Amino acid sequence: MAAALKLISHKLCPYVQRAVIALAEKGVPFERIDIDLANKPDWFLKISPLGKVPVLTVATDNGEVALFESNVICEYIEETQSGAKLHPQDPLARAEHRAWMEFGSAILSDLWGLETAKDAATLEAKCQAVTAKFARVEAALGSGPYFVAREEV
Ligand SMILES: N[C@@H](CCC(=O)N[C@@H](CS)C(=O)NCC(=O)O)C(=O)O
Repeated sequence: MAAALKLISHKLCPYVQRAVIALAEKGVPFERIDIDLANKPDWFLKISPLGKVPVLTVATDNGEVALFESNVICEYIEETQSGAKLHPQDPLARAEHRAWMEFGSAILSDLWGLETAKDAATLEAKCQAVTAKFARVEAALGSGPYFVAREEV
């Protein structure tokens, strides 16, 4: 039988890892399909409007639905799957979580700029941007190590 959830992935993509971590934390079975982003298959381009991974396909009575954008996929997993809750129950704390998820996306974008910098000035600028963003994360974490203690979730 085909898997109810398929995660279209790339082995190096950190956005894919978000979805994988959410699925793994909740113990949800899924099929992972890694594609070559340098040679995107036609079937992938049909279901991925932005041409990016991850895409989560969900089997329904009316066929497969394809979800794109890692944060959206994580929210869907949180809302539909049993297992450990990853968001806090309090709406304000949950909204804060979502805001930091967006901030995480900005960090990943800066990291990509850092890894692919073609000159020293760009490298230095991206280095400073990443350092500043991690300082914000550390400040928000306080004594940490998590944004929310397990018993508060
Ligand atoms: N905002 C997207 C970013 C996903 C993303 O940038 N994925 C990269 C791989 S890590 C990708 O598929 N790049 C292919 C391309 O841009 O052509 C998300 O959170 O899912």
